Amino acid sequence: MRSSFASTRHMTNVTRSAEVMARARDLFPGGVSSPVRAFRGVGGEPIVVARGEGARIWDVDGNEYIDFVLSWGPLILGHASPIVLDALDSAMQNGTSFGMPTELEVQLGELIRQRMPHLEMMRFVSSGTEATMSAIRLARAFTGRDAVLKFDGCYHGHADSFLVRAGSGVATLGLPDSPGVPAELAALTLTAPFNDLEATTRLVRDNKRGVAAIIVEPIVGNSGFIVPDRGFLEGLRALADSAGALLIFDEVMTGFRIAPGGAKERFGVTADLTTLGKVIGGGLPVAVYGGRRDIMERVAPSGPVYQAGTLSGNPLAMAAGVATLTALTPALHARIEKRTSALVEGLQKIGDDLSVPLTAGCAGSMWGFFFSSKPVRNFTDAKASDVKLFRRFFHAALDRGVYLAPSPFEACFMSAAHGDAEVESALDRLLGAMEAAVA
Ligand code: KE4
Repeated sequence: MRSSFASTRHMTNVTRSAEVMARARDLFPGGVSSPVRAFRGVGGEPIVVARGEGARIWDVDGNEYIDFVLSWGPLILGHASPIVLDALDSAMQNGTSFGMPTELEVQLGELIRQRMPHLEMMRFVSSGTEATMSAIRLARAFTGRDAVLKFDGCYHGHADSFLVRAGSGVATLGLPDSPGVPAELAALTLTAPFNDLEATTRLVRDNKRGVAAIIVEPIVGNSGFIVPDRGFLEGLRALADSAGALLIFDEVMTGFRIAPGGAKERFGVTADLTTLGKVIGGGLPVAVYGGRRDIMERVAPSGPVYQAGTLSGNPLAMAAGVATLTALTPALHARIEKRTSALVEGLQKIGDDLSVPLTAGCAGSMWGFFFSSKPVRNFTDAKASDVKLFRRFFHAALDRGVYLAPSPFEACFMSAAHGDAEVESALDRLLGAMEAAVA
């Protein structure tokens, strides 16, 4: 069975990308504004994007790609969604920022709470890092404890306490843990293997000074795509309760992707605090932390836990978020989920038919795969997958016009703009890429 997609290199040239990157490297560390964009996890030169529309992006040399990164998750309606652009157009006419309360913040907050009632109260910030950093500070204040527990390979942004055996770009770059984080602070971050309730329980029980919070990606997207074992999240809930710790679901990536109501809807487990980002901004900088009212009321100015932000609740970002969540009905969510499953089943079949050890999975509109013959249950398993084959496959896919996450330790996404035609075309191109990668 051979791919019907022309096997000639899809990209006739990437000259302009190379030119722009040469200038960028003179200006920015690694030539990028965020490390994972530098292709260090896959080698070669990053492509420089010129524009996006729906499920596609075009680089500065005019090469077209079906995009499964979608700005690392936010673009659930696709690139340059007319719904989002119209909302931004109207909001812009009234001004771009006020540093004052606006009704748009209330509208987005109400939409979020309608879908996730366990966010009884919340606070908008401008990045996922701000959301998780603030949630941890709040948990430490609420419990009067300093230690926090995270999981190997999970990534919660770049605040000091999280740069301990983290995933995403930290894992991609093989950084042990980032320099610059004081040892005394890093010592307050306990790390356990994902899906290992016994080790987690031991760590919590052995920490005599108590743990302020257990923070987890309910489905991991930053070690690659890894789902929790049955009962794991329920076990964390019970452990947190018995230890007097708060349970924090970092849903910056999973929120509004793994189910319309996030992890609570998918797994039936309620966290004390939840962080969201990406989708709720529709591509503009928005994140939020929220949860139990008795905890959130400790946040300034109603309480003493300080946290602030000049552009928090920015009206343009709020407008994009309101437009995105309003469009993201359960019916649309189900349609995207169905196509995500079709794509992942097709990719698994390609691996099986070519006898390539591959395990692919999805949840809602989030998906991923490892070149591994056994299920990947934690970061150690993920690191043991065939990363070299991943690199060859990534570039073979890129050459055929499919843009996957440029690291084996990331997840991929789908949007409302990825129709049956995009899924079919992507699978045809990925077949050719797999044949080339294993040749
Ligand atoms: P930001 O500070 O990048 O907005 O969010 C941090 C964050 C927090 N929690 C989770 C579960 C996340 O996935 C992220 C950020 N995700 C990465 C991709 N794995 C963003 C891409 C990047 O670092 O450039």
